[in-house]
Amino acid sequence: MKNLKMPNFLNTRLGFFGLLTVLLWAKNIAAYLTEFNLGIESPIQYFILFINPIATTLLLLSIALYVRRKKLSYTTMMIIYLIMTILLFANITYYREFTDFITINTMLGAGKVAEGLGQSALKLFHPTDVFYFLDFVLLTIALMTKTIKMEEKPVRARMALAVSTLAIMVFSGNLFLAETDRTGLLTRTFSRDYLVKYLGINAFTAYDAVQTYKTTQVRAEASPNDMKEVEDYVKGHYAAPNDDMFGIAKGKNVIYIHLESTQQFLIDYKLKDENGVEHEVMPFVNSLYHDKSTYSFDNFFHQVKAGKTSDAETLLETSLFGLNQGAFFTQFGGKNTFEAAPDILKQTQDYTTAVFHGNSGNFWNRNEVYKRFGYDYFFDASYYDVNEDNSFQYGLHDKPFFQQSAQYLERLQQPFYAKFIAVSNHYPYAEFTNDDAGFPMANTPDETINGYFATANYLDKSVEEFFNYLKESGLYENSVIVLYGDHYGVSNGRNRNLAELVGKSSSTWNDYDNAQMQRVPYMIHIPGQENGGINHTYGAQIDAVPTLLHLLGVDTSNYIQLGQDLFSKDHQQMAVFRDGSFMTPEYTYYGGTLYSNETKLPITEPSEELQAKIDELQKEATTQLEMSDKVNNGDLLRFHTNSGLEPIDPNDYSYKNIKERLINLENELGDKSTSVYSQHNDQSTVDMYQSKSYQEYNPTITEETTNSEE
Ligand code: GP9
Ligand code: MN
Repeated sequence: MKNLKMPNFLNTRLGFFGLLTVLLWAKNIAAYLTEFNLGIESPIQYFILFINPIATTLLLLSIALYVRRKKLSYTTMMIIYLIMTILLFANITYYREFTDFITINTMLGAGKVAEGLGQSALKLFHPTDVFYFLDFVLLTIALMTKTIKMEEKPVRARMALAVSTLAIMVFSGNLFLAETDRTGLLTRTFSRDYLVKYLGINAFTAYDAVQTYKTTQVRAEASPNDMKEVEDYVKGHYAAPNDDMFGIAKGKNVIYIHLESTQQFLIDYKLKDENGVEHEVMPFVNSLYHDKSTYSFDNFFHQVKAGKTSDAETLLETSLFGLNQGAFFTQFGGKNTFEAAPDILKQTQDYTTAVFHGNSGNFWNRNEVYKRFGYDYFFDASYYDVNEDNSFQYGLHDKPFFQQSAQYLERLQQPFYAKFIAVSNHYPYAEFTNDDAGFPMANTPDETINGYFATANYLDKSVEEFFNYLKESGLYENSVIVLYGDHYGVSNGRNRNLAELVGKSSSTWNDYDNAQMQRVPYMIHIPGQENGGINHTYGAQIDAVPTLLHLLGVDTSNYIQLGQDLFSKDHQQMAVFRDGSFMTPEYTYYGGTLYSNETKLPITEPSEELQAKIDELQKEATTQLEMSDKVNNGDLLRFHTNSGLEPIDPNDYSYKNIKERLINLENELGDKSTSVYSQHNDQSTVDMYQSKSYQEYNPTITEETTNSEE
């Protein structure tokens, strides 16, 4: 090596620093292109990906530039270089097995991961991995043999500072671009993929370290005494089940259908097209809504903020709130102890529990959270045939999603609790460009609103097809089907443009109207029941768990649930919003203003009596939220040892090879197997599933459009 002539700049400290920066950047890019699947969708995302390793690499390596002594400076630089390489490589190997990135918590429990991997760990290494470390070895030799000479003269402090500042500026630029492309990246923290995709591995790890530190602090301070306080509140707030309703669905399967971004105003809504012809947006869901076997609610509110879908899941399955900032799933969901509905049903009624969702499993950290909710199985995107034509940025479209789910659903042992998370009716409500196009667009200045009705209509059809399958396969009769809207589809900022479409005027639109728009559908369909109907009681997502569990005949008095059974005679009619606003049959308190529901006007000078009443309601709202935050932030349920539930060990759960495992179970159970597949004499029911495009359902429209195009 001695005879090798290195370019002169490599013999300077800055030159060597430059070389290491470029090499690390190249390794990151290589990993992005060959190892990680980050779902890059646009040129701008490619650009962000391309630049995102630069800032943190510059910043960290620049530490060595402040060290004046020659050997120490070079050693520092090489050590930082090695650490960053190891971090990258560790993520690569981890990703090969788990399709996810390493969190600080994973690092702390690394022993467990390695144990779990056992023999297969070796398989995670590829021969080409040598290249990730070869440069380090060669550079070390080059330095030791003086092939690359170490520069005696230290880098001037001003220069070092300039490099660090440059790094920070690049990072700000990177962050700005990232936020522009994905609003709420840091506040909503959708998934680890997103952070890596937009900010790189180093920044992700740093972010995760800060979050982990924060949560560890709060958890360390929490004590069993805090649990006692919550327990007392929950006992006092408990609403006993209604005798007429308790257990009416005992032993039935539960099928949850998550209606993405569906607001109550879409129920019975008809959209006028440009010729004044009315088109019913959700005819099938409407038919369920009015069905005598459905217990429908028209004053049911969502309670989420930034955590949106995931916080709705938290509310609907744990009867606790999500967070006021960020998403509960990503911040605490992977760590906390829960008393979630699937787990309760599994442990007390022997239910099989499963989630179906056509997006990648680590979105919203679901892979981790579901284990702690007690979900036996999670069919994420990897279980579906997802391609460019049948999917969009949030995953598989609803029609193929429900259809492809049948092959797994038919294998579940009954009774089961299965949740289906639809997604097509998701912002930005883009117009279909295939045969599913055809439902009219609304005509407002806001594209988002215009597309909302067509995607909702698509969702409606998907649900109808799924119901048809449930009936054909025989599952229907033996199931309770719950449909719920997770949150608004049209945000408050857009509501003025929606005003005319809902029979209001945009000029008088105010926060009172915004508050009313937070209603979402909640329907419990119980085939065989005849005394359903539209219930006007005021309630919210937090009430779903006790309501459902009581219908299934489960006593909830031992669990920590903040909601109340909607059918209970003690049910307090109130919906608390995540920001402390609230809604009752008489009053709307929203955006800091109190309104009378009767006059729809602000109450500016409340009587003393009314003020006292409002103060009380406000106190109730804040207490509910405080109790929830206490439990969630402090992970208090770990202290709740008298629930009767066995603690969950997430390591007992795996979401791999589910179908094989279900088939093995069927075989093991033999005659005792209760899956639909077994009930059909080991014949699959997937052929019973019928799915068609909008154009196929509306052939005349197709003709008209083709004619008019000619
Ligand atoms: C994606 C989905 C969307 O998996 O559930 O979440 P959202 O953006 O509605 O919170
Ligand atoms: Mn959602």
